Amino acid sequence: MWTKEALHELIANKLHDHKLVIVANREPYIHRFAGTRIECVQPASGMALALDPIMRACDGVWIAHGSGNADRKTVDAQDHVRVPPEDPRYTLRRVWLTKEQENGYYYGLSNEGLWPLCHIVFTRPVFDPKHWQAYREVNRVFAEAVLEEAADQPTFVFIQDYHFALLPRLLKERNPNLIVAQFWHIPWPNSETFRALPWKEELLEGLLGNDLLGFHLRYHCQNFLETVNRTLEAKVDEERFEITRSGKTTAVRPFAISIDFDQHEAQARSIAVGRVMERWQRDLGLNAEFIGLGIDRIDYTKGIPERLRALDRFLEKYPAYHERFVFVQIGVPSRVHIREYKTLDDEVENLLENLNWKWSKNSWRPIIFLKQHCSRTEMMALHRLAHFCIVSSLHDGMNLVAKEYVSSRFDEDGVLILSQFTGAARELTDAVLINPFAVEEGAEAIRTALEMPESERQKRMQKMRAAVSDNNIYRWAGKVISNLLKFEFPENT
Ligand code: GDG
Repeated sequence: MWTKEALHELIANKLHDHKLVIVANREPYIHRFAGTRIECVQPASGMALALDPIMRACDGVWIAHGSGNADRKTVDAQDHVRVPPEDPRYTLRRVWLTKEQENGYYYGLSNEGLWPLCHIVFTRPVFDPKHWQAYREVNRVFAEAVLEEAADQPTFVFIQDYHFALLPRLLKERNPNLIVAQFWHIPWPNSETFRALPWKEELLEGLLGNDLLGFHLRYHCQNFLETVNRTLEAKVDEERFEITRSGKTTAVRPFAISIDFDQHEAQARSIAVGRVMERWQRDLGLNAEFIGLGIDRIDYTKGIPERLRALDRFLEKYPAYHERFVFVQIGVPSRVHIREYKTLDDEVENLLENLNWKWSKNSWRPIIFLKQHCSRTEMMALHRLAHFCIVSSLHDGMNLVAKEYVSSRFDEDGVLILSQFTGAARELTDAVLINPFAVEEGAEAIRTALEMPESERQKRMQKMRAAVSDNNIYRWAGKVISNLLKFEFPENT
């Protein structure tokens, strides 16, 4: 059983002589102006929440793009700031990007190119040579920052995500003594799909600079091995999950990401959450017999229109639930500069308006849409109020919302309706699994959730909670670090 303490012990005993540098586009703490005051906020990112405790335990350096409007005001001459502000435990090093760089690297290549390419949800990727240039440039900017932080100490570098596919090779070329790992938080597509990328060879070469490359699922690892096999001259060992190219070996491994179950549950039990439950009930008029819930970034991979269509069909098929049921959808605006996201935003607004217009009766409106970011306390309060939660992603590397809903339900009640196309569906097999593209199936799943006997709800929830409690974030981090520790630094570092 992996716990916070076991991870701390592993880090204290095994990692103590080495430095740990994490690279991520997103910073774990953002400084921004609130009037004339500067406030520090933690972004709503599963990844940042997951890695923060590891950094606290080993006093490492986190390198990220300084995106807050007060970020420059709070760093020292080395662009460092100690975090968390109330109890400094590690160093955040901020990297500055121009608007053009951010636009090309982040919005462009990463989110208009690689994001749709890897998710395969019928949104066509954009491959703009200018975006690619910016992506290359920004990877080099981050490489300089990592090399400076590592200096000549024995250093583990742990890179996050698809924003930095070229970084591992750049690092190894300049400092072969670094041990470099990367975790790819989104799916890896099949080689047929990947071959559309005009710069596929360079991108794969970049990734093969890693000593260790992690994906959520074994299936994504297999897709990666196959993609390399078909694209580059390399020795691909499908037994050992290793790739060797020009004498350099990369181990490819599955590590299913998760959340801090114990901490999440403890917070969900708190008096503060209980108070917010009352507030939600009062403010949103949540006195309906049945409450459904969806929480997502507004992203076309999350299947929000598909979910609304399933709700529409449900209301059509089962009028007995009219005036007895409300669905609360939290939608956090995301990547709003990208056209597809604006189109989706309009589609969701239209569907919601039509649905509420079509089915509303007296003072009852079936859907409450809150287009906002809410606090973790508010989110947990909704988890506890909801009879079911729908996660209907068309494709999703893991999906932490599903794991969070289950972790909040210490009362062992509630039903999770979960897309079979999420990584989480491999572990949470006691959810009501759906194909989110199938409207009829979605509508039936809602009915199943509402009519499931209490004993079955309890049995399923117990099993899902046991799965998340076992495969928690400390297991993920512990497995990544244990794998990293298998690589030995050269004698002279
Ligand atoms: C990528 C992969 C993979 C959302 N709204 C609010 C809020 N959130 C939090 C959730 C959750 C996180 O954001 C979203 O994580 P997901 O895993 O669901 O999805 P992505 O953002 O697409 O993440 C995904 C993940 O990386 C980790 O590897 O699982 O497959 O796509 O933690 O709770 N948090 C708060 N307010 C909100 O309104 N506080």
